[in-house]
Amino acid sequence: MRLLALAIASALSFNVTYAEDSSQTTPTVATYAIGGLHCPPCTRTVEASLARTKGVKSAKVDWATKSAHIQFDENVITATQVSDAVARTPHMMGGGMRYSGTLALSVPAIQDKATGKTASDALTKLPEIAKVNVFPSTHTLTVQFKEGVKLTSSQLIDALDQVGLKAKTY
Ligand SMILES: [Cu+2]
Repeated sequence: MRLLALAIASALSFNVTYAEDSSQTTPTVATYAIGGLHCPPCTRTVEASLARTKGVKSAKVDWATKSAHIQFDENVITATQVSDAVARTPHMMGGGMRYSGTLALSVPAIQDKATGKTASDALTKLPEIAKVNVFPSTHTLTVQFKEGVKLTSSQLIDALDQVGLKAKTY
């Protein structure tokens, strides 16, 4: 019984290693819109929390733009899990206040309401996505994820590629 369990465990770990080897190796650099920033020191609270998060290589939160520039390894932590790490950060004001992180994507082909809707529809089809906000004037969109899901930035970019829209994190 014990031997069988070991055999299963080693088979599983082999599969995990294989999956990691076949995925991307360069770190993702992405901008997240950060919600719940109450005062400038909140930026350091979120930065410190991300710095302690496994797979996050660097994080800079900007008070003026309420956004974060985050570098992370998606073999270790996916784009959705980075959002969860922001949301799990205890708020410095306590109480019912919460931080949130929504991933921003640059989609140059988003020029108006119609192209924005194409992008939004392609993404909201994915079960991991809670909400998409489109900003035609800056050719960007932000993606709010459901909690506890696993989706990489490449999977989001692929979903947009399938409807003919080139996208990237920035
Ligand atoms: Cu604060």
